[in-house]
Amino acid sequence: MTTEHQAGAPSSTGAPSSTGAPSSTVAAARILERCDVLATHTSRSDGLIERVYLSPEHTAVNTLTAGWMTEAGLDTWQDAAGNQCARREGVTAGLPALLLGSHLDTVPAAGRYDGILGVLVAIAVAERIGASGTELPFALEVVAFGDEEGTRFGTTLLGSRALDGTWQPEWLKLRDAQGVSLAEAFTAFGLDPAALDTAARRPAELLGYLEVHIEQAPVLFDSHRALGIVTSIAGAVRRQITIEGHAGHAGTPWHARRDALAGASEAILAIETVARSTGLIATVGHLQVFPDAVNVIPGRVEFSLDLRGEHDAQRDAGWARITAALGTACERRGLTFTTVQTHTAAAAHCSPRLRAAMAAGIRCTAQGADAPELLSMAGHDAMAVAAITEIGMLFVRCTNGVSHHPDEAVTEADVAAAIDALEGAVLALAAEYVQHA
Ligand code: HGY
Ligand code: MN
Ligand code: MN
Repeated sequence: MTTEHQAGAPSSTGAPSSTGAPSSTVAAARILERCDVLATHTSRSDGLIERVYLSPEHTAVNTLTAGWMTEAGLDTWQDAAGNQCARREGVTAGLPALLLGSHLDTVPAAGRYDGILGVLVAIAVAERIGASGTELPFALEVVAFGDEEGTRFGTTLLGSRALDGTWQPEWLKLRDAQGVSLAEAFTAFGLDPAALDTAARRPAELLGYLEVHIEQAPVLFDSHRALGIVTSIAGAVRRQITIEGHAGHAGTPWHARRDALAGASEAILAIETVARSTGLIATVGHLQVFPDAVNVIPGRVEFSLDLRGEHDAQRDAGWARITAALGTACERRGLTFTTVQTHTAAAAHCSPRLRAAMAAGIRCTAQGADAPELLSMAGHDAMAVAAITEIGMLFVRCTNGVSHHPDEAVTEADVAAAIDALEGAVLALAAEYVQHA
């Protein structure tokens, strides 16, 4: 299959493209090296990766990323929320910007490409377009968000929600596992919580947001394709569920027991049954037992629920059925339950215009016109940025679809294809912009 390359279009063959920039294969190799460097900035001493918002590790990777952004010929700044930002002006100064980016924070025991790959591909594309001497009809910005995962404070997308202007002041009272408030963490990081609103961007400043991200599922891997176009990102809601029984002696006879852990176990399986039957994805990722002793009946269990669905109404209807299932499981056992919502993010739909641009970008790669379209059950910063501008996402195959795990892996060839595709998407948008100017 031959792939038409427009003049200035990226080349993924490994030879230097007509633009004079290093080939995307060379750029891909450098990105993988940079992923390895960023992976060394972890708070853990067991060799695993964990890098949370407003931490010393966050400072370190912002500094490194700012250096690479500068090398790429971009002007850099850190915004009031700790996001690392960069910009190159278009044909004239002050034009609205096309925003590229992803995030630099991680989950505990993470892989080294979730978020990070998208930031580094964006920098590489900005560098290649600059090196080609192409003057875009818009500014080009790159943003490395500081908190997509929510690992430290429990509610996610803090960096991108500062940028989209939907930051909630009460979030500053959130506390991490050490009892440090978000406001205190801001101050320790060198930021002023009172200045947070200056991170917010106005819709008129942006033309759109494009994010490259590993797929974090096996669809591309199983179908032997490198790249895919995201149609929409599932809406998520997170809740903290507490089941109360009565702690007691492990020798207590059956009729007298009110075992919160037995009730939670039945409830969690009921959650899975409801989610499977309603097209949702439910995850209980965290559970604590009290008093947590081998010879004491658990009196209280606290566990997290992460519930996702392609449509918010579908997800919320599923939650109503889960609530009923929790009640049934508890009633039979003389238990009670309470739930607190800790996070919610509406489903976000990628715009036809930016999906078409991503398809044009994929046509610049060996994959050509074969661009599968995928729903993302994983959440992304694009969900937040969708509040103020159109979003588009490009998925990159990851080995066996594994993510949020040290085995997370990508290939250099797929990263090169992602660079070519994102560059092609930006150039396609530039051509469209000029045509309709
Ligand atoms: O949870 C997610 O889907 C994302 O990785 N934060
Ligand atoms: Mn993630
Ligand atoms: Mn991510």
